[in-house]
Amino acid sequence: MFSQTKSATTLTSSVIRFRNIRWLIVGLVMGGSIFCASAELPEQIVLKHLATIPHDKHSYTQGLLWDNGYLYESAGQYGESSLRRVEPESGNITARLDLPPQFFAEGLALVDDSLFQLTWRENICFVYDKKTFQLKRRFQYPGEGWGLTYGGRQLIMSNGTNVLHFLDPQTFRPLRRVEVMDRSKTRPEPVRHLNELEWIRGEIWANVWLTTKIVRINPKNGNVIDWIEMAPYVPEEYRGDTQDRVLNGIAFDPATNHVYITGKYWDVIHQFRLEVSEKK
Ligand SMILES: [Ca+2]
Repeated sequence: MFSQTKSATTLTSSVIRFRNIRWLIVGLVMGGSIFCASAELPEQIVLKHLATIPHDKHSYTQGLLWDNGYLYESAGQYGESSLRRVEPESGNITARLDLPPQFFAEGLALVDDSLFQLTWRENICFVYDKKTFQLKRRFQYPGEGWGLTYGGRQLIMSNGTNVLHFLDPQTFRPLRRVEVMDRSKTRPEPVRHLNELEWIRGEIWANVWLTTKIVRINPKNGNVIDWIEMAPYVPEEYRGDTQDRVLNGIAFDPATNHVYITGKYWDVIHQFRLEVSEKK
C-alpha cells in the first residue's frame, strides 16, 4: 500500500534554455521547499511528494525505470545482482532473474519490449524480453558500465566520469558523446561520477555518485540545466553513509508525470508528481 504523507513537500527548480551564456542560480530553503531562480527561466518545475512505497532493502539499486504499471529494477553487487519487476502499490517483486555471481549489474533501460542491463566491469550489456526476462542477446562495450536510459531514439550511458555516450540500440555502437559541465561556476566544472540516469521531458536526469543531488542535463550539449537537492528525502538512518546506502535510482512515468526516487539498500521509494509551470 502507498502510505500518504501528511503534508506534501515540494522541491522547486528551474528549466533554463542555454545559449552558452553564464547564468545564476539562487537557492532558498523555506518551510520544506527549495526554490531556485536564474537569469533565464521560461518555466519552473515542482516535485510534489505524493507517497512512500516499500522497497526491498536488500536491493543495491543501480537502475530503475517505469513501464505500464510496473517498476523495473536492476540490483547490483557480486553474488546479489538481479533484474526485478516490482509492483509499485505494494513493493512486491512479481518477477526476478538472478545473475550469475561473477556479474555486477548496473544501469537499466527499456527499448520497445527489450530490457537492457549493463554490468559494471564485465563489459557486457544483457538484453532481455520484458515480459519473460528471457535473455535475447548481449552486447560488449569497453570500459565500465554505470547508468543507462533511453531517449526515444538512442540509449544514453554513463560510466562514472562526466562523459555520457549516446548509443544505437540496434548495435550498441557509440554515435556521439557529450561532456557534462556545470557552467554556473566562475570556471566551468565537469560533473563527474554520473550514475543512474533517466530521460525526463527531453532532459537527462542523473544521480551523482555519493551525493544527495540529482543533476538535470541538456542532452544536446551536456550543459547542466539545474540541480535538485534530495537530502530531505534520504532516510534518516542512512544519512552520513558515504559508501553504500546512497541516493541512486530515478524512474519516470510520462503518462502521469510521476517520478520515483530511491537509493541503494533503501527501504523506501519516494513517489513525486512533476509539475511544470510558466515562470511568473
Ligand atoms: Ca532510470
